[in-house]
Amino acid sequence: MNRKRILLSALVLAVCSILVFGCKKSSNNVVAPSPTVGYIKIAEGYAAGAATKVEIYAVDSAFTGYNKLYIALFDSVNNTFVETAQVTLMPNMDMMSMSHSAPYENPASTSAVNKMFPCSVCFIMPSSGGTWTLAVTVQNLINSKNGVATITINVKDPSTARMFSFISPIDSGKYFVSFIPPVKPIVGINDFEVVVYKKHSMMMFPADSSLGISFIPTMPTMSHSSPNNVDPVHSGKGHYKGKVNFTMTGFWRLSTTFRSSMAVADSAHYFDITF
Ligand SMILES: [Cu+2]
Repeated sequence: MNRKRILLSALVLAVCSILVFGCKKSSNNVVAPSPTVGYIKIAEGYAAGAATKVEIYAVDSAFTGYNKLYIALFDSVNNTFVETAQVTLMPNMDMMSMSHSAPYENPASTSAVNKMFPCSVCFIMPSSGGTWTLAVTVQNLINSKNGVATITINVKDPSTARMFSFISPIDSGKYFVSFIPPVKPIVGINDFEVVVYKKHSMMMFPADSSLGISFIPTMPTMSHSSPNNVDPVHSGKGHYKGKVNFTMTGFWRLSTTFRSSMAVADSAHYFDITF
């Protein structure tokens, strides 16, 4: 009887300590949200030589225009994030009779930002015209191995155009202009950002900083504009940043004019935004 009591007390003590220990552990180890929360995985592949899995994330599925991408690398042995790596991109579209590349921005650093490598590709046409692949070269600085993952990306035209191209009558150059809409448009002053690339060859589309940009926002269905807009100026790597004043919600059209040393290079295009 006494022996049973001692055993029972020991058992109760053990259960209690497990409960307390368990409680303590869960309250101390607050699980951080996964860095991929809020993004969708648009494609994945495997950089064999680097023993690294490559996953490509974005806030939306891939579309014709400037796509901000986030590359997550995983060590294929222990499945942990690889946060130190040299990552370089090479987009390619196979159109049967020919192939071409697209403008892109490699990750700026060999250190991941919140476990992922931010970069971008400006897909200049949808996958209906051919097959897009993104070659992601990984120099894994943790295991010192190199490899390439060649990943197929499905690119669709967005419901509202986010990119246009024009051929400048001044230098006969072909320019690709992408709109980076404000993440959350508001009534009032918003950032207005476009990115400009100039085609040098089928494989080279460097950033362009040579243009002067002006624009007029209007509400086409209401025949009015807005005051206090700021024309975008070049801020680096082909990105031009200005301000647009949306004085009310609804359908806005941003009509753009591009100048090359004062002469008009294009004034036929616009970007639409509805919020
Ligand atoms: Cu193409």
